Amino acid sequence: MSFRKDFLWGGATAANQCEGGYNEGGRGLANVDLAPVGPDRFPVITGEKKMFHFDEDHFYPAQNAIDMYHRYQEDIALFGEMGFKTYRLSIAWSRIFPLGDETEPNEEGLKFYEDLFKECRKHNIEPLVTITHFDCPMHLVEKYGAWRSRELVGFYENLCNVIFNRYKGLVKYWLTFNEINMILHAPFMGAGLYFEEGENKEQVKYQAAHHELLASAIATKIAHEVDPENQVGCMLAAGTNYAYTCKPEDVWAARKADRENFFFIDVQSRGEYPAYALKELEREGIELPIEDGDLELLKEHTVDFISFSYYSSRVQSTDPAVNEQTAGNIFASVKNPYLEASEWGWQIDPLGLRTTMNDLYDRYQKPLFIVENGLGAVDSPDENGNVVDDYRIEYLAAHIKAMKDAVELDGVDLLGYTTWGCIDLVSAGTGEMKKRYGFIYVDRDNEGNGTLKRSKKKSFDWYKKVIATNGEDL
Ligand code: P53
Repeated sequence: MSFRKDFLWGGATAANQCEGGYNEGGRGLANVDLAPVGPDRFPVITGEKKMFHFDEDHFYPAQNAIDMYHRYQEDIALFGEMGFKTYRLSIAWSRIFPLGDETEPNEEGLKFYEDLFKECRKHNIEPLVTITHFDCPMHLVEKYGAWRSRELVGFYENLCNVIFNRYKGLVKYWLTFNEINMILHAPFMGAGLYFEEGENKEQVKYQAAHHELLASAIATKIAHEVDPENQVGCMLAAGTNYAYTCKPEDVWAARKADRENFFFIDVQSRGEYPAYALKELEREGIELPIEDGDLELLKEHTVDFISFSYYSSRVQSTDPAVNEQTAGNIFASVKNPYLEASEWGWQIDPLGLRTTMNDLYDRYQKPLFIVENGLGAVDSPDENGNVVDDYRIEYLAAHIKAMKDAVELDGVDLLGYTTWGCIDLVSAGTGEMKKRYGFIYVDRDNEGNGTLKRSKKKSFDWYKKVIATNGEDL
């Protein structure tokens, strides 16, 4: 026996990548709605290009996505058929507070998620809810500059108060911020941040990070007060950094790159800003906007578990001659000559998952939860319309095997595993539909054409068997 009896097998999605219905049910506009497909996506999500309104020259895939807003019953029934124990989804902030700074929530938005959670329960699926998965109401972006402003902490607190009370008894697993370290790599997508000319970007990012960390601690506090059953996790875009060689400078570079990410989790899990970060920020002239009482809040309200996404390991080198980069990834990394890569250049490294799990467990000594993992690939239905995705099965089987080793051989405490994009959805990095992760195929293309019909891929029955045998039969 390796995985716990109550191991939470399942899949994961995010509101803006699957719901659509961007202007329905009283929903307000959000930053994530405004990221187009195509060459302008990268400058928009990194905050370099301001795009605060839709224009005719671009296609915005989040507007309708895979229309889960209208089809969630069918989709959750399919998850139930696969035997999901959990379904990770996110709440669209602007469905609950369309502008973000209102005092009264939008009942239609609240009701939508209540119905959705009840639908999960009907299929014995435990919802795992990300409070913010890259989304921020545009009104908060335009009026306050999003997370650079401390006022966002209060608006987020309102959101948490409302949802924790409303969904008490329906939801008990919560994640505060999806991939909180994404603020450093894609600041507009990650935290609604864009930059004015001449602005000190690092100052803005770390200022916003302090506000998010504070908001996360406050959320944890409220969650525990409202219902002691609530379990709150942080969420890291993980993936251990390897040194390209054993040259001490390369090793140090890898350590530094890891710390850039650990920084967030160190605060959320250990309750303190780590010494290395305080020193570095001081050297760089960056000031954290810490006010009276902040440090106590961070210290007292640490998370119950550590969740993370894992797609790949990363490599660091200090040798300018070693400059071949991995393609198509927001996280720049040197290419690892020992690894194969996906069609989007993401390197495939199952053992890296075991290493990452051990790194996190050694450091935090709290239960882990893998909330994203998977292979983005082009799926071509055959003449009968079937997708035979053996490559996906192979990827997932190898990663589940590695995670099993971490549990069985290394003693890591793991709560569950949710694969990313269990139903095909819009890619966060590229905006494409073509980059598919699902067990369920959705008929829709990059330009938004298609019937939106759902169909099972080969991996559907495979994953069903994995869950039924608690990971024994891969
Ligand atoms: P896509 C980059 C690196 C690591 C995780 O990504 C990332 C990204 C963004 O590209 O994001 C997470 O869709 C994120 C999901 C996202 C998923 O990884 O670019 O939490 O929203 O869809 C996969 O292939």
